[in-house]
Amino acid sequence: MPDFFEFPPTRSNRTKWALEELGVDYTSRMIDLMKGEQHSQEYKSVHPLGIVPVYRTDEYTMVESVAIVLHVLDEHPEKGLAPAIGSPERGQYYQWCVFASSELDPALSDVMIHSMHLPEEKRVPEIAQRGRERFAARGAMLSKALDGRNYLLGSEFSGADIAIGYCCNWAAYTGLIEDHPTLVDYYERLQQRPAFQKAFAK
Ligand SMILES: N[C@@H](CCC(=O)N[C@@H](CS)C(=O)NCC(=O)O)C(=O)O
Repeated sequence: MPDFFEFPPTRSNRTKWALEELGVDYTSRMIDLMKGEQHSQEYKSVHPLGIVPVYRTDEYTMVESVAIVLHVLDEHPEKGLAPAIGSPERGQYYQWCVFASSELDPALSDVMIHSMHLPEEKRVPEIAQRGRERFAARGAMLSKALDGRNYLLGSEFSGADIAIGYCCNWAAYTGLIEDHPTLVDYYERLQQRPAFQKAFAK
């Protein structure tokens, strides 16, 4: 059975949601980031950067939450959560998955770290503000893409909604989603999914 190194509700939840959608059995290995377990030599031998998630099977070990989502969905084509390779939909699917980790995650992280997590004296308000502005522009772009459709690729839920949906959860936590009513509706829809509820259960 694969090992899944996680610490809810961090980016490991993005991967966990995909595993729950697929119904894959895995052994949860909690790495308590609050206690600093990510810095142990033992965990650094699993992920040299000391971050979660890591997904380890008998055949391979993978890091990067979005990359793991893409890969595990491809391992289960029968679930229909990833469009066919080479199709126009696959292009859109890659686009939104990469957009999640390269455009949305950094903006959200800057806001969270510099307005919520760091002790006040260590926060840099300009970094938080820049993150807010970057999220606002990207949220507007996403809202336009979702206008008139239930999911990013149209009427069918896909892995792109997992990658981006995790950012919606993060945007809700940081209070950034409220300025984007289309994203609020979309996130409501995603939260109805049993796999989302399992992944994000307290
Ligand atoms: N790009 C990576 C980022 C992973 C990452 O930064 N994880 C954070 C939690 S969201 C972490 O483990 N941080 C531990 C630390 O900074 O000590 C991914 O998407 O998997």
